[in-house]
Amino acid sequence: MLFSKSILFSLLTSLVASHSHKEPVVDGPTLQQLWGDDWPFSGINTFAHLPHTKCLVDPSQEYDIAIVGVPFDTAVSYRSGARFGPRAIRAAAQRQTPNRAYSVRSEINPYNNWAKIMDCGDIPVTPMDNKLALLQMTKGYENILAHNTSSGVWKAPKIVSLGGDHSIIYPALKALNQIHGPISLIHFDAHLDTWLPDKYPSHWDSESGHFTHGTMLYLAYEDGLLSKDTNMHVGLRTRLSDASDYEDDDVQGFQRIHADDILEIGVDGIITKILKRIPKDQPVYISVDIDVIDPGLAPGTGTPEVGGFLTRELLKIIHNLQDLNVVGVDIVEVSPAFDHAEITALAGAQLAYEFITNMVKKEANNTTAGIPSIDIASGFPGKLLNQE
Ligand SMILES: [Mn+2]
Repeated sequence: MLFSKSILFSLLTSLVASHSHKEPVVDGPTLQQLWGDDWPFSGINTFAHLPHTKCLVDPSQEYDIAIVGVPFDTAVSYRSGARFGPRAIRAAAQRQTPNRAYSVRSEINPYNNWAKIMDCGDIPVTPMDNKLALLQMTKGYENILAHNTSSGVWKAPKIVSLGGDHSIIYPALKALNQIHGPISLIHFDAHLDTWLPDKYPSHWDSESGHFTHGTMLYLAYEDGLLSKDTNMHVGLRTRLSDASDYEDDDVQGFQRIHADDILEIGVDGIITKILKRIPKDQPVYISVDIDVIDPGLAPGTGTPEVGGFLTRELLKIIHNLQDLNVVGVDIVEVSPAFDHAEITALAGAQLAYEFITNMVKKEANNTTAGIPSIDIASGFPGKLLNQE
């Protein structure tokens, strides 16, 4: 006989126990302790292994920061493919785990601090009809922002969008404007994106064709979504239609920092210029078109332009914007079909981490909201440290 009676008995009782969802051993490890801790390479790809819910179908969910994918790429002028950006960035974010996310730069672990951070999944946007897509994205953002915050620290959740082509900023600004009023924009990009729709060379015109990833900032300006004269481009190096493109850009209230400027004034000079222009209490949106980084370090994008920033330089600039009143951010134009070894998606994932760290750090000393992130997808509660 292979099993003794007592071994068979204990096997049966443990089976019964598991069927009735009781802990198998008193004083032993909990199931959470046994199985709750994912490796970076195990588990479903939520951003940084953070908890996931389809926020759009469950208005009762509360969170302080919403990570939301917007897989839309049918408003581009060159290579499409950024609809696969959110899944690529989430995959590249797997090495970020909530129990090992301490930032040496900011001296906090943003995932185990006071803020509840939720991966809200994607806004399912049609690739067939851009007019409908714009409506879907606008409603999607409105709904994401309508959730209660967990902590009450902010009047509305902050959003971290994973694009998608750059046009997704327009519905995001529409939704944010309803809560915050006119918003200052810090726009990291090789391109202007304030182009008037008729600057695209075509005899054929249509209203829905005005909504593109190069004209959406003009549309936002026309709608009065942006604040006057406190907007910035950072990292420009694109060819223009002609010099009048910059005159149009001036009218829309943008100051321009070119990629070349980093050679003249350095990273610190760029930070100083941004902080000088953007009032501290003003609601700010920060948008990163991944093509602001040099294509050598971010090849996976739709409209690459040589001669851009190093990823390290961009991260340093972003880190120093932590005192601003940032109400939302995006990382757009990550297009994994053109990527190599996840270089671009990794940059996108790290940028999202830096933005989230800034948001949490800004309030870390001002809130008594405590540490609600105990229900993170991985990590032993016993391992959580107060790392403020
Ligand atoms: Mn862009």
